[in-house]
Amino acid sequence: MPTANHFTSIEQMEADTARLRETACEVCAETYEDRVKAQTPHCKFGEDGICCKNCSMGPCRITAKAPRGICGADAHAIAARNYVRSIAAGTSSHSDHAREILHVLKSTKPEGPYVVRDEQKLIGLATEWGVATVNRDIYDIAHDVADVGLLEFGKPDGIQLFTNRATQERQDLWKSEGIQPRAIDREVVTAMHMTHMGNSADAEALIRQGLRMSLANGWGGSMIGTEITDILFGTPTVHTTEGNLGVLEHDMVNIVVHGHDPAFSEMVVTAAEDRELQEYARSKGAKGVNIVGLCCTANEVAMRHGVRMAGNFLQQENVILTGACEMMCVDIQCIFPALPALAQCFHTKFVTSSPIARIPGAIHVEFHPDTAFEQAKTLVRDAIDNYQNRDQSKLFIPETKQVATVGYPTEQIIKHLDNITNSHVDELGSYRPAIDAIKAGVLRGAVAIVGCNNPRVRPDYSHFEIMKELLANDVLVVASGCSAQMATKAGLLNKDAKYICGAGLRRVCELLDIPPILHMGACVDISRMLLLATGIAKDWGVGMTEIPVVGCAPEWMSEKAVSIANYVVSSGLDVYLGIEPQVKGSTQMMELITEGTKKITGAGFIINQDPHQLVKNMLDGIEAKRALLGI
Ligand code: BF8
Ligand code: SF4
Repeated sequence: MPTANHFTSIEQMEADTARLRETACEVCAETYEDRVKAQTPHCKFGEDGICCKNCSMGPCRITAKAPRGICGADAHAIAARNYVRSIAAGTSSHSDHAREILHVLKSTKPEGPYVVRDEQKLIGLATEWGVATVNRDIYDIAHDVADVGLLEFGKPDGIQLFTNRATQERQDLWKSEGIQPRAIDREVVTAMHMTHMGNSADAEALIRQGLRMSLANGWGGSMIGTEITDILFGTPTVHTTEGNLGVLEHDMVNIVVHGHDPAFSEMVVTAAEDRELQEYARSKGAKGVNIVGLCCTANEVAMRHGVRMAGNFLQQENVILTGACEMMCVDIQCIFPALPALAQCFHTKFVTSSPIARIPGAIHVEFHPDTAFEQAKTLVRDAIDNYQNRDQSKLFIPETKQVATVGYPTEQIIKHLDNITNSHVDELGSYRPAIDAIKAGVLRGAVAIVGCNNPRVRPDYSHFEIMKELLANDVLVVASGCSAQMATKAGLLNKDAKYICGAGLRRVCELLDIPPILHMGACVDISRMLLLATGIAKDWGVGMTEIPVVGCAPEWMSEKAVSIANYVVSSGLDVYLGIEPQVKGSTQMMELITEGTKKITGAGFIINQDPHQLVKNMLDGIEAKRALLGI
């Protein structure tokens, strides 16, 4: 029987990193660990969220001696304004990503390079959005759907169309609480307006706008991004792949795709499959071209092509430090500005592709939908030409890697559930089998573990500990983003991970033939998790706050994560955080994000930096919900 020895320990991952840092030392390069040291201790005012520079009378910092800024704003106003600005940045990031994808949908044509891959999903969405489908060319439908999607950003009236998908109870609550999300851009602009000098100083009013804006992300931008990406590149299906630095190859041209927008990476992946280019690689002495992913781009291409994953957020420098990376192609978000300088210590070509993420020292190749495939082919050829420039004296590829089964969007989960309900045709397409397992106590509940890794704590450790403990306690885990990649690196997405589960969860994994942690995609795909929880609540016939399902972000760091955590809370699910939001300097804000939102949405944050305590909090929360349901 496989044991914990089959997993890759945090110590092993740390040993790999330590070895790669020796290379960094040899080439006189710094890494994030050096910069953490240089930045420690962090500014206390920033940590507590009580520094304001929203006007040039400041910056103002709140102390016992100076409890108000020059305009009179107190700690609560300042912390709330800073917090809402984080949600605005996070909402903008996911949503602007979605807007780009909609423009790609608008560029689709039968001859490519971008085509419609999931026609069924397109027709479904067109029908949902009132776009005519009968006797129409699929591309005319696609372009009209893109136009409706683009209007979600700036329409003068109405609320986000996807809010219709929520439970009736949520829709009613959002309306009665005045937090129904209007046009995405409007919610962000309103938030920036509210936080301008001389506007809102009321923390609760600001929090309410934060909730409303976050809903424009979860049930707007992110959900649009996910749906349109599926239409363009196919709804993900189950793939077996591998993850961690060991997926880099000694004898192949290694190209790393990093970022979030699959419009770019899809083209690079497709170009690398080109027979001529593979042949060209062989003519240069390599065995072929090896594409691997980093961060959320890795999740996207793993779920659709089985492309292997080199790692998560804090691994991005390690990939270059192997000395085996011929090219790193990045698009948007979570890309260290440190990378071009690091790449210059090696032969690695570092390529940016989006006007949204320009970094000094990078080779900038701006991607355009019409020429995307040709541009991708040129990049792959450049990477092949670069293979001969590898410096063998700097080469070290850790062997560590694990097999992972990925690709569980809601459609795939339903398919697995359908497989065991063959005898009950009336139950096909529902979450009833999963609900029955929860009711019977075979499963205690489910936790969505999401988000980044973060040097404020021991990187990846909290994810690992929390996942293992939840599995042992018969709690099914769904994961996305860098959390899913942590599970990949550890070996927890391997079907054999069932052996560390409690007896109930193990039985469910065997019956459904799934790993105990279901990989649901990138962070933008947390919208899939919203639909999963909504589907469970609807099929159960209860409200979102009642189901024993919660969210957890043990090591979050980005503003996107702040927006996500808020839309999950707005959707009625408690969120367990391992990193404190930067509002500690305001007692009112601490109360608002933990207890205050409960009065508005029925859910809030539970914060605990100790992963074992956080698991205990989660299990208590899940059991309390079960008790209220009488199960
Ligand atoms: O959007 S989990 S470090 S890669 S922010 Fe970034 Fe965090 Fe990773 Fe994807 Ni999400
Ligand atoms: Fe200071 Fe008020 Fe200006 Fe902020 S808005 S910097 S608290 S004067």
